[in-house]
Amino acid sequence: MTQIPHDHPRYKSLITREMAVEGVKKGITSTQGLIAQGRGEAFDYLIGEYSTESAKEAERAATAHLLLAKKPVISINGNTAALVPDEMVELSNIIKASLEVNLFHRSRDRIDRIIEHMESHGAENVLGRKGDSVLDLSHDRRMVDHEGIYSADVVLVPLEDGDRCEKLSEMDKVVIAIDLNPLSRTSQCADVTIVDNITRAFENMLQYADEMKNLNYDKLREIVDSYDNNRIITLAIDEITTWLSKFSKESGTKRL
Ligand code: PTJ
Repeated sequence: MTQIPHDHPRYKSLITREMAVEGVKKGITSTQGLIAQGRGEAFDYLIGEYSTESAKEAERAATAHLLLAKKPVISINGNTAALVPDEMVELSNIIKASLEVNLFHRSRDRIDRIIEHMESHGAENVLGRKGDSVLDLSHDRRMVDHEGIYSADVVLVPLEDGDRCEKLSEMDKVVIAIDLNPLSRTSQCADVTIVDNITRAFENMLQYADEMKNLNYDKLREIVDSYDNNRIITLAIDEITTWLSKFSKESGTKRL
């Protein structure tokens, strides 16, 4: 891993990039995953590289959904395994969710490596090897475990590519997406759209889960019922516009 000095102004972003590269070297992250990470970085730059109000509101509602769920599942791909393995394990323990590996660039070898990697971070019973049920999709993300994503009521899908999100919604599941691009198909079709970097999103959701884990059903229901995802997506886009226009007015005087 390239040594990034702690005082580098873009330390966090550069370390995250290094983690994705390490993921590729370990055979966890796909090479395409690096392109996805680059796309995410570009959107994060436009957002201002912080958790906006809309992101925090979505993260709070997502946590409430996960705490209310009877069968929540966190879907893992090559990028999330490289970037937030500890956080996924910790969140799954608090909300009592299953972890399931579900890959776009699926191979038996990558599934095994990701499961072993997650186990080395403390995960137990990671699903995804069976692939004994299918979603109505033409690519490999269709293969899911019956006891996991297929029968889940709430699914957290970080860094998606759109059509699985649509299929899960059609199956009446609550879909929570984490995607820095508010315009993506995933963002547009999810029930809760978190426009934030997964590194910050998991950090925030862990904090919310800790604060909210003892709330009763009615309180959690109130949070979920008062949440409006269309408003949040609109707000997320407005926040980017506001940030950009502020930046353009100060052009030449400020650099991230
Ligand atoms: O591991 P696999 O085989 O399942 O493949 C995973 C990738 C991510 C390669 C695959 O799902 C893919 O190609 O995804 P897309 O279509 O590139 O979409 C990824 C989305 O995630 C894009 O909209 C990016 O902006 C967004 N994104 C990238 N990095 C981050 C991110 N969102 C949040 N946090 C990030 N760090």
